[in-house]
Amino acid sequence: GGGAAAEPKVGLGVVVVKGETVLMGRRRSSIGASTFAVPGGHLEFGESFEDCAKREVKEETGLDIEKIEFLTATNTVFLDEPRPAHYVTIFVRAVLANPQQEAQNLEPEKCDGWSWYGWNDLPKPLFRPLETLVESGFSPFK
Ligand code: 8DG
Ligand code: MG
Ligand code: MG
Repeated sequence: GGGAAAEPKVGLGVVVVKGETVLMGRRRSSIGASTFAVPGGHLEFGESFEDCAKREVKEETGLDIEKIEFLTATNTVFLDEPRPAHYVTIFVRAVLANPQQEAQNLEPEKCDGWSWYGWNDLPKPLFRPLETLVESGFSPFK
């Protein structure tokens, strides 16, 4: 850390859908701290969107996902954060491989915990890229 965020980075957010609900947790990470976001992280060198989605969801929640589909991308410049950053974020949708499986908070230093929320009853405040998506009228259920 400490250096200037000179280049945009690629993030990937996974909208995990169960019935009419999606999985969200309150962030503890420096960017978007205390806002609600979906599981996800940085695309690693050589990785497909699908592999990144599976890996991040497994690392952060212990859940296994399937039927991964590209949704959309956002372009967000975070100038009002402790460290300015610019993210292009790929959003994908997925469902649980086993709907009985429970989400675990496996990175408690990065998230307060995971819960399921209706798209019309999302927790607030949302992480800015998600807020932009929701305000644009986007829905993973359409
Ligand atoms: P990693 O080290 O596990 O790769 O990264 P992470 O610690 O899990 O990173 P992250 O902050 O969860 O995700 C990387 C970036 O992706 C984040 O800083 C900004 C961007 N991003 C969005 N929207 C969302 C979102 O809804 N969820 C997540 N997790 N990241 C998002 O722009
Ligand atoms: Mg993450
Ligand atoms: Mg991660």
